[in-house]
Amino acid sequence: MDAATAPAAKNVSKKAEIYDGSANPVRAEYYERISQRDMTPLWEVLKYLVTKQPVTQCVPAIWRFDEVKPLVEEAGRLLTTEEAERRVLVLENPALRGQSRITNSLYAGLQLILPGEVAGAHRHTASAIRLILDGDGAYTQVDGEKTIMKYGDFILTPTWTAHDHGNESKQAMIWLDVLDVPIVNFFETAFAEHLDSAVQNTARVDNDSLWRYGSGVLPDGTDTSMIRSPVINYAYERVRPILDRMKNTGDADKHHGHRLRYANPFNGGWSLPTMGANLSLLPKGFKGESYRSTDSTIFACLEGKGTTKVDGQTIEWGPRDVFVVPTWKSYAHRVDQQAVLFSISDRPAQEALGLWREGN
Ligand code: GTQ
Repeated sequence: MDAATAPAAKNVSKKAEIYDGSANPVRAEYYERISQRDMTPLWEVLKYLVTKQPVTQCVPAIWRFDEVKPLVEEAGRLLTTEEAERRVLVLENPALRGQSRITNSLYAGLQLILPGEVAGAHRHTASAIRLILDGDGAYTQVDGEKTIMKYGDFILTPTWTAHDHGNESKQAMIWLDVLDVPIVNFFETAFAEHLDSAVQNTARVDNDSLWRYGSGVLPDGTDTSMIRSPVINYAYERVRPILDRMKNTGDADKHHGHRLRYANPFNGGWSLPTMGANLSLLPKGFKGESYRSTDSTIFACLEGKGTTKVDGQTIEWGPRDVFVVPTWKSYAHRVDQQAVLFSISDRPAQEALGLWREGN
């Protein structure tokens, strides 16, 4: 027996057990022989491969900011950004521990950067978003553009864009990172590299992309064929007033309240091809009707508080809390006072593949 066949041979007895060889020794013996040729009978596994409804290990979960903030801050006393490269506590779905993922397809973490620190420039095929949760005034630089980060800002680091972070303010800053790492790694397409200098040169003025591309005009000659948004920072101070305008002039959606989508201004599509984000105002007294969709969704509360009933369980959330609703589980939001919820999921990727569905 050579090395290549050894593990397969080991599996044979396991498979025979799974396929209940004792009940049917003729089939069990046949399964053993086909296994030696690296084959397996579809009729034994079909029901696990092609399910009637989405099957997930992912469970509803919440990370309460008040509880986790001191633990994130503690990391700031344990190691430097140089040691860590990125000082992040990964939010792991309780049913997916050890896999660095909050849903089956997305990674999330809380990143801390202290005054005076720099998180050096690198780039990778995974795309990232940041949602600023605590502190004011640290910066990120993405492909030659610097932006100062403020509460509620939604920031893009699209695939293969160079990025570094720094904190020239006097306050520690904490933000939510969401990356499509599990998707990139599913396709086994991960590349990454460090840049030569820790802090990249920024040729453009701060927040250039929002001004240049987010104002209803486009400079002549702009290549608008990009499948991701050119905007780096969707500043909360520019986006938040739009929710009030929606509230003042229209009805709340019965599931989502007054909700907007972070869009690619070139084509109205999602801001990234793999991850799509929304911002929702749930008006005072909102009682959302139940809703479900195939995109497991990460929520973060930016204002107010409320509850989300999911799968028979009630999640109580407040400012800066992060929680997750798994694929195809019905959920309903409720608030007494007005609240603002950010959400993000892999919906654009599912839509691109013709897989996305919603229901009640
Ligand atoms: O800020 O560049 O949470 O590269 C994970 C990987 C953050 C980042 C993460 C990263 C970053």
